[in-house]
Amino acid sequence: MFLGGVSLRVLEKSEIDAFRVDGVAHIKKAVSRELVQEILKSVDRLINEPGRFGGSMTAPHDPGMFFQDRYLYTTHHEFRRYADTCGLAAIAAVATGSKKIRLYYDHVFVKDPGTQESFVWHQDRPYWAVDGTQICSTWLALTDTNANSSALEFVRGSHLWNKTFKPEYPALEGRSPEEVEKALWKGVAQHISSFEEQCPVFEDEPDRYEILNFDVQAGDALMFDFRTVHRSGPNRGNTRRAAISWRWLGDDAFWDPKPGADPIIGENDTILSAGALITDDEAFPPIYTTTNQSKSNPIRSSIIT
Ligand SMILES: O=C(O)CCC(=O)C(=O)O
Repeated sequence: MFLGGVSLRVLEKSEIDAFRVDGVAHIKKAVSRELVQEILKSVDRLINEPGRFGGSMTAPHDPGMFFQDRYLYTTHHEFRRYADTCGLAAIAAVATGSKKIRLYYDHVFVKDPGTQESFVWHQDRPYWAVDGTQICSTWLALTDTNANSSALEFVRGSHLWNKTFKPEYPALEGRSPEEVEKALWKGVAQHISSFEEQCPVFEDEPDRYEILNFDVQAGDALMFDFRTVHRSGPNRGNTRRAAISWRWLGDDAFWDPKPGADPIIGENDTILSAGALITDDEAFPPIYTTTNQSKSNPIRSSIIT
């Protein structure tokens, strides 16, 4: 159901349970096909004219194309509108038990057929300058996809292990700390070395770890905790795979500006001090707030008001 341009999707109890127990929930038909088509057009424009954090990561003679871009809502008005109207902030509020949801950033991922690049097993937590327990992403499929064509895979329940694995940058494997910092940003090499444990090869231990993957259709979302281990493989399918992830911050999210974290929002970009709850509306815009009226059905009524 769509009202006032905002997508209305009431979360089922089974979806909330999956998010809380498994660390990931498949939200079918999370947004309309019309909105998906609109976002896809913006993604096409972005590929031709990437933002300051965007570009293809595939070498010129390698097959396919792995394009990503992020923090788009600050520079492209339509991406701010997508965050406001997709309805996924309301869903994140219910799933994380938050009254207010703020946007950290948005992130577009495209893999053309034949693309070999993968995202290795990782959690988002060690890459980000925020922390807490009510933080999640909604990865919206803009094309139909499955694990063969690079849909995300997850390690079930890994958000509850109380563990944060070393962040990995496979393309920079074997490079010196100086080279890594030159290619990325200052502080990152030291940040990486401050973690002891690397992500295991989960698929090698099927008795111990359960890997969840989903066949998703354009308009479905995968909502996952920022501590849940996930990855995406090569695109072995015949069609483009495109998605946009919104990173949502709930009530207990706090500013954690560790040196070496993603610099999209740095210490000079926010009034917050380290450890403060996220209250800076400029740097972290509130997208959804629960109203009193919405207690009985937080999604429907608060979006209507
Ligand atoms: O879409 C992808 O390939 C990776 C997405 C991802 O890792 C994320 O949204 O956190």
